[in-house]
Amino acid sequence: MRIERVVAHRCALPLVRPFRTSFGTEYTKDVLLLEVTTDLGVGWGECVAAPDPLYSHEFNEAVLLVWRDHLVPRLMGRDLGAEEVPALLGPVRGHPMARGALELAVIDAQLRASGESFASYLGAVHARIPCGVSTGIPDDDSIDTLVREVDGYVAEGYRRVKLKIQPGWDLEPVRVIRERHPDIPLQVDANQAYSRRDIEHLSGLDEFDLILVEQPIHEEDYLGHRLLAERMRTPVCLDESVLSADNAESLIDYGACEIVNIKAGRVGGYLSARAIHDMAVARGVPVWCGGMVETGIGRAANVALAALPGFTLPGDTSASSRFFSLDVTEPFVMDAEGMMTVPTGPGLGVTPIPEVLADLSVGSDVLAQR
Ligand code: OSB
Ligand code: MG
Repeated sequence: MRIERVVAHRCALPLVRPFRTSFGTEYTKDVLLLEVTTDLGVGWGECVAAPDPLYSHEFNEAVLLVWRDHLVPRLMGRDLGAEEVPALLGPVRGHPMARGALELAVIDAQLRASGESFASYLGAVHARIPCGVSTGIPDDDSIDTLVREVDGYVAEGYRRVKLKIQPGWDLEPVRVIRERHPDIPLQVDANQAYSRRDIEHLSGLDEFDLILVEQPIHEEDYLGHRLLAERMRTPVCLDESVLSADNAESLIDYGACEIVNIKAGRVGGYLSARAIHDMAVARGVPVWCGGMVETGIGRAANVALAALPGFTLPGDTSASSRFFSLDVTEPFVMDAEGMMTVPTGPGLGVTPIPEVLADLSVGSDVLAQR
């Protein structure tokens, strides 16, 4: 397969409600979709970076530059298979979200040409996956607002609810949601908002029967997470700290990580994500599929990943409607049982709808052309 042209589409999707975390609030989803044209046909990828470097160091303008000057040139002008992409991009340090999106587009092009689905390619074993939902911190800091939002998700059929927490917004909102929904599988995510000094405070979450607490402390503080894991009954799950299969294995063996949130973008792509899954399965460590407010392109890929056998906990794999009234692809829908069907068509199985893409696009950049 030869890559002939690479185009980045800058899109802006209005969110159905603001999404607030301990590191910031998003009012729109400003996303880079990557279109790779090869001699076999087109493939699509989605980059999970945001406009600002608040979740991780990556951000959209830097991704465009890294694609154009450092990653895409390594793939142009040669005959390649998708499995060669990680090695070809390997000499470039860092920038996992940029490389992951490029790898996805190349895999998609190859699979669309061969007729195989992305789920089958990854080794998926399920035709449907359970849907979890991530709720932000309400803009008005009101527990009533959170209650209305969570009640709505539970009524829709979501199988698991994740609450974002931060200092000053933790035990009380979690207590209220747990009392209203005694049986709903519930977990919390702090996006690094706490420190080692908060271990006793965080242990107060133990009484709420949570599935896990996600990334409570700074991503580089492995000892802090280990001390917390020793103190807390609730399992400690890592998101931002997990960057590769070797690093995930280190975190697990060190005792800092009892459950892994696998996000392909954060770990450099779906092949790396699958390697983390395989390592975790071998160790008996549960994994689940994280989300980054993906459009239908990234959502299709996540849903396929979440259908691998080791994904034993519901992921942040919500319906498109959780975030968007209009998605770039046909929307992903949750059924009445809180499940979602894994796409079976060639490649990702969905493609941007040209008129919608044109509507949502705020510009595009030709990164390479032969
Ligand atoms: O930490 O899991 C996170 C969204 C953007 C950035 C970071 C995170 C999130 C989520 C997932 O919580 C939201 C979703 O895609 O469902
Ligand atoms: Mg997280």
